[in-house]
Amino acid sequence: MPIELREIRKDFVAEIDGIDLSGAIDKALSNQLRQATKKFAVIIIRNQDIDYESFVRCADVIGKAGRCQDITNLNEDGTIRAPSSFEARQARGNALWHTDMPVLEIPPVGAMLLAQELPSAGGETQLADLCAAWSTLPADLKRRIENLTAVHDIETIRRRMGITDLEELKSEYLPAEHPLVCYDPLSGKASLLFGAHTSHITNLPGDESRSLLDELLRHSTREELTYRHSWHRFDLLYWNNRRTLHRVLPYNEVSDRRRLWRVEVLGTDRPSNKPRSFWQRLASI
Ligand SMILES: O=C(O)CCC(=O)C(=O)O
Repeated sequence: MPIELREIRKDFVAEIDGIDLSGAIDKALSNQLRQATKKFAVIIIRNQDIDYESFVRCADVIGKAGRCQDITNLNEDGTIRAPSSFEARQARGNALWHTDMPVLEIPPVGAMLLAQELPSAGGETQLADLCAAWSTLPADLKRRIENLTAVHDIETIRRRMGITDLEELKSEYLPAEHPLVCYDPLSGKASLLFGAHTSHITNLPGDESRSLLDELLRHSTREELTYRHSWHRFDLLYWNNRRTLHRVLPYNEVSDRRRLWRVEVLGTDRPSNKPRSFWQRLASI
């Protein structure tokens, strides 16, 4: 049976109704979900009161499930963690506009969250459409940036979060360099690759690099290019990590509980500024 797909934001966000992702996902449903991820960067599927294994299996529909973790302000024993703890300070990086793990040579192509516990107010997830950001840039700016590369670094996001006392974590990941304009492997569209991990644009003087990154962020996160997801329990939210920025909005971390399951979808190719060939596109249908 064809899935019911409601477009919420044109070519960016859709909601799928009337499906149940518990247990095995049959071939027909997998195919339809995969097709949906080629058109939409963000997909919402509500009312998925499913077990953890079924949730992780959803990532295998799009690619291969990668890192699994909880996004939460809770300790393992279920108590609310101290705002000064390392975990709480680290989690605050999610409040900065970012793409997931651009410090890897092959960053994930996507991620999914499934809401388990939610705060009484705030804690929405906001996402920005980087294909629309690229396509609405002025032509002279497009020409200026189309062959640039940028360097992404864990140290950069940690510094922005005010974490300066974690010398021992310094070499966990090496910096990675990627084209600033990349083609999204799922939709085939041109997109931008930058965010809170981006330390600088290669070969530009520091102040020019900073002001270009600030300009791209202002342009990409204008209200009309973003979607704000207000959570309900058991909402499943998927995003394409190669064509979005995202962040969590503030909530009361001291009094309210927030816990979402999270799974990444592994990438298979390095971000590339070459459009995919006809044959590559055909092979992924
Ligand atoms: O907690 C959220 O809403 C966003 C989580 C996030 O930024 C991430 O999983 O990378």
